[in-house]
Amino acid sequence: MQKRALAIHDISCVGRCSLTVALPILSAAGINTSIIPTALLSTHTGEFTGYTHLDLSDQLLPIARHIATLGLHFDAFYSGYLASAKQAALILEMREMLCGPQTQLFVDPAFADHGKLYSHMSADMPAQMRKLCENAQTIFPNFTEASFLLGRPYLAHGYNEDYVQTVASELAALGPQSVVMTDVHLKEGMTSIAVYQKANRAFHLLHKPEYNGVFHGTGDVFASFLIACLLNGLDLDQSAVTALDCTHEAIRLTLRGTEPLRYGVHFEEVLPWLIEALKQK
Ligand code: PXL
Repeated sequence: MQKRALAIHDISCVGRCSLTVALPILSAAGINTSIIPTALLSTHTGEFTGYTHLDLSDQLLPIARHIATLGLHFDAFYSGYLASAKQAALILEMREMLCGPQTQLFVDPAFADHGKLYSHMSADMPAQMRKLCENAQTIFPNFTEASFLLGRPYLAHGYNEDYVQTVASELAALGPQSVVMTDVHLKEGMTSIAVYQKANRAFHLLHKPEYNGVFHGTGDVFASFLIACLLNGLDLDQSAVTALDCTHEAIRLTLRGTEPLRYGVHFEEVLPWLIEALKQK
């Protein structure tokens, strides 16, 4: 039976992130995907100036209330970028209205990177986003967001695997069963992903050579690939490996092109590969 997901992120009209990434990736993976936009922006907020930003908070509950009357079952409820910290409470209300016991809650906190909050984020976002993470099954913070969520100082480098495992297990102690942490830097020239599962305290690191540059939207691309794999029946470790391969390949293809990096990564060119990988599972 086809799986159904509800993706709740902003629409950035240009710049490959949030819903313009989550929707095509999940759809390509055969997931029937509905959306609820949290905000409407002309571009994402990294490396663009003069963007528009419409907070859609007043639409969230009315949209959710109407969708709730349709009696749909969602296998996944996947939230990302929020227009404001107060939307976190609204997302939890929407979850009450729209999810059953079988619905998996995925949260990509999407509020910070490289040690800093995204522009347009208020200082109370980490505390509010933590409440969402507490209620999720699987969360996808990058290392900056993980540090903010735990009130730990952000370390750009100079930490070891034990430190990463401590951070991942502290995040899991907040509530989620699984933590997938991106943007971990253990070695010069390498980027790593940490996968932690609370039930058996399994902790794995996946490594890739690091490409030079700031790659906007790759957190959204990676989480969307990973959720697409999970909903196709891959386990968390297999899903993380496939999502990392797809994201890394999207970055490689982007660097072959001429488009400025602020327009995001060429994930579209990897979709046929994802579809093949899922067929062979
Ligand atoms: O990819 C994260 C993201 C999502 N949405 C908006 C953003 C960003 C990162 O900058 O600005 C609007």
